[in-house]
Amino acid sequence: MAYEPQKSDNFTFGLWTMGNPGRDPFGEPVRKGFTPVEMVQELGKLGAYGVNFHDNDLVPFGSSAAEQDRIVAEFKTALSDNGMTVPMATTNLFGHPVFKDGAFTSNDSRVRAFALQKVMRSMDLGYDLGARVYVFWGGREGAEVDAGKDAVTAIARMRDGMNFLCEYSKSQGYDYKFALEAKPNEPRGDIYLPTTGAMLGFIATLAYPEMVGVNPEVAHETISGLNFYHAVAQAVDAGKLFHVDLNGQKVGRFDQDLRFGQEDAKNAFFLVRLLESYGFTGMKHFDAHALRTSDRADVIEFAKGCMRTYLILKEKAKQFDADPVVQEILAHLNTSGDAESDTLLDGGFTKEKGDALKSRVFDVDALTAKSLPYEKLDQRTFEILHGVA
Ligand code: GCO
Ligand code: MN
Ligand code: MN
Repeated sequence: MAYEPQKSDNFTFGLWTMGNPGRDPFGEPVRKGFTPVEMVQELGKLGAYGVNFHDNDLVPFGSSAAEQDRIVAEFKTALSDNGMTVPMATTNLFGHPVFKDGAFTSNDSRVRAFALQKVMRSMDLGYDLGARVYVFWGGREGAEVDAGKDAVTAIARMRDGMNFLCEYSKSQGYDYKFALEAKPNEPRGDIYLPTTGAMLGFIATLAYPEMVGVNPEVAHETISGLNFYHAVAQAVDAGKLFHVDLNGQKVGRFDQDLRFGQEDAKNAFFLVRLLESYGFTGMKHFDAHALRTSDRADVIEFAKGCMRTYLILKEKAKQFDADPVVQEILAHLNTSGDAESDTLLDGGFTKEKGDALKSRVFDVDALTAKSLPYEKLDQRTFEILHGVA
């Protein structure tokens, strides 16, 4: 059947996504969330590749070693019975009250040390279950009152934490890749390193930058009104797109975590086209949850919808690239220029080229007069996306 997810699509969900019982800051849970084992069963049937988890999604905070062993054994059985894997793991460094003023960036060295201990243990658990990507989302690494925390110190503490954990990973012989996930706010008033671009700048300052990349999320750039497609493009250019969190979000709202493609289908389309055309081989992780109005049957529809939308947009990207009208416009837009300019620009600066360029005479009016039929192109894009073309 068309748009049926395959293992090769690398679609994953977090245990916290379908596990979400529909609680929000204003109201109690409205449904029974899917348990880890139920999620593995349901998603296995739907054709997903795997599930990801925070340590405490699987093993509740404060569990004994014996309880952890029992839970992990049951979970491993469910994974193998349902042909599912765990490609990514992460740590909950935001839920417990001890992290109310940050984990790696807490002013209290005991809290920072406890956070590192929690991550090391969680890395062990994730690795044992097969995870090779480890995500860091610092939900509480921020502030409402800048008077209370020095932001330069906070970034330095974040760096110390990441360097420590890179060393830990190496010392254990783990081949983890770390993926840093930026978010501008929520739950903190402001979260440090708020964008994917900020994370990329930070990574360059780490002791082992080659181990560390990013996990951009649709909702996180979109909350601030930024263009997510551009954010991912920068990560691709840097060779740092290790993982991606797909969902839907309206600009300027609270963190909605909507079904992938629910809002701004055009941006989702250019995102999918980017991932496909640049051969992204990582996990496409749906970090979303069903609406609070959904019952359990509708949660399944939500999960199916995320994957189906991706596959529809993938097909639309093929149609777009093969479309004769699009091709003609793109050829017009991209094939201008002349041999003299190409020679000057290719291969970078030389003294001779610099001299030649400085004395060159340009016909600026002719350059300005070139037509740019973006109206036509964007309308054609709209029609392709809406099944009219
Ligand atoms: C959010 C974040 C989280 C992270 C998760 C994995 O806005 O709550 O997106 O869902 O992705 O903690 O690190
Ligand atoms: Mn999010
Ligand atoms: Mn996320």
